[in-house]
Amino acid sequence: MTKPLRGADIVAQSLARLGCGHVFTLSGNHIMSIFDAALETDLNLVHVRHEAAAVHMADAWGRLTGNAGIALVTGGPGHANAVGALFTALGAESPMVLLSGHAATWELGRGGFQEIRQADMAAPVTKASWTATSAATLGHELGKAIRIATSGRPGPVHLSLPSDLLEERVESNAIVWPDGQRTAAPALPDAVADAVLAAIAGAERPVILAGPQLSNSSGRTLVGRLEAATRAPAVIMESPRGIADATLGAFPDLARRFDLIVLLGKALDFTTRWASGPAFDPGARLIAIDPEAALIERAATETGDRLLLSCIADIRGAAETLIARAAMAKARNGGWLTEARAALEHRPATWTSLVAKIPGRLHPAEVFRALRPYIERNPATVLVCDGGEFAQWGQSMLPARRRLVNGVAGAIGGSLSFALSARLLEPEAPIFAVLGDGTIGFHLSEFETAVRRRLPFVAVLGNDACWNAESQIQLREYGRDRMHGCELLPARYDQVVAALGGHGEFVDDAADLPSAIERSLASGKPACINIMVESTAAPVVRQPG
Ligand SMILES: Cc1ncc(C[n+]2csc(CCOP(=O)(O)OP(=O)(O)O)c2C)c(N)n1
Repeated sequence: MTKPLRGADIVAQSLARLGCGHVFTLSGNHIMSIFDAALETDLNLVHVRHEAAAVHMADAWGRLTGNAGIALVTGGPGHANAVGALFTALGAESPMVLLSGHAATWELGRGGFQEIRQADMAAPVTKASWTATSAATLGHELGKAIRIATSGRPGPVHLSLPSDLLEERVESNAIVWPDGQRTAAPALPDAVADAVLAAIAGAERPVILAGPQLSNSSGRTLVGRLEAATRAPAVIMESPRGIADATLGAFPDLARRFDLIVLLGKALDFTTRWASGPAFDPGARLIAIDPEAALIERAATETGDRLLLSCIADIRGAAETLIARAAMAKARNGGWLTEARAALEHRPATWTSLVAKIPGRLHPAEVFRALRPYIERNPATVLVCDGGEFAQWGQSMLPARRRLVNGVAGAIGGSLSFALSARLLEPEAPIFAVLGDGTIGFHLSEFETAVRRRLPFVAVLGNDACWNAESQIQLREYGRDRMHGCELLPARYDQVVAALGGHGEFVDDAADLPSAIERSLASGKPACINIMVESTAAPVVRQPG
């Protein structure tokens, strides 16, 4: 006879069965039974310093692998700390599951310890959010959470685990284990694919806009193949800056000229300016292919009879079908694609010589010109870019294929956690996290996690002693004499990192930057290069003429 298992053992063993080897966690009363149960499994518990960091790490894991990242936090305040970070995962269409400890079922409604309506709290920032009600089905529910997170448009899912269910013992024959199945969204029918290809062939200036779920390296490869097959420029839009994302070069110059916009899993939202004027030609036709009926409906409402056709379909599968069918169709003339690519890859010539005007400060372009060779020399390099003005320069000047950005949610603060998670997946290649000095304060203590877990990466910190993105808004909207309240100290974050056991560098002269990068990489430690930079607005790319 096998021994009855605790609910916590069922959770830990289900995670192992489902191939979720790493769990990003912060301990707490409600979940210590799962820590205990993990001893009987190979689960790797990565204990972090703030619950939001655990969610960011699970988010990065989900984005990089396509498999669900797992965060495990305690109930009440632990859960509340975690919830904000789910918004970033939702915007990035990242498959991940937040497991939160929870007050015991018998305490509910009676003022239980750290009792709060956790599922309600997480609902707006997840695809699904609920509280388990039986110990025997905990594994099954975990499997369901992972299935939802990875199916259709990927995204975060929350499951609360009441502490009494985790302690309850269940006879082995009563346990409902997860089945590990994924639910596939419908395939794009061949006839629809042919109609899409015919519309692309008949358009003069078509574009394919792909959503964040295709932004990892396999997605980028797929989008590149789709572009080559259709000879229509195919662009991944994953930034909160939308069409103004300088990573997309002179995209705004092109946008006004598109006559056909194929939305491939790209939500018609603020980032696409709803495909309306003046950013886009208000006469441009659209096609919407999306796993979600609600987004197809939104496209129809927003664009009316400009919507030529729409289809609910799995995005990766749809791209493969379009590629396969394109091989049988008449090829477009490549002239438009060449012109569009030139615009997307355009960067102003002045960027090669921009230098700071203030002594003891660098222009962001000087920083990224120095960093670029280190990104280029290893194609496996992972580049993480946070929000804020400085990081936008990095995003647009550094040609990394493996890239994690803050995403459509537009939240700052995730980059250090993303870098740690990337290092767990990528043992060898350099990992750079680009961020501003305001942002580094959010999760600076994760350097301790990185040192403790031996997860080296290099934080490239643009320190302008200012929350510059917001300062720039004040300058633009209210005038120079009304800029206030966004100042910071030019603090020595490099020394903080060194004190936490990492490697610190301080740079206030461009000539010193290459050697600081070399020393940081050679240190084998989590490193922070604290670079004094000028407060510079994010780059804007326009084509000459
Ligand atoms: C969670 C969250 N809080 C606040 C903001 C608003 N915000 C966006 S950028 C920014 C300033 C970032 O400053 P810093 O990290 O120093 O980068 P810089 O713009 O100076 O390069 C702020 C406060 C946000 N996007 N997300």
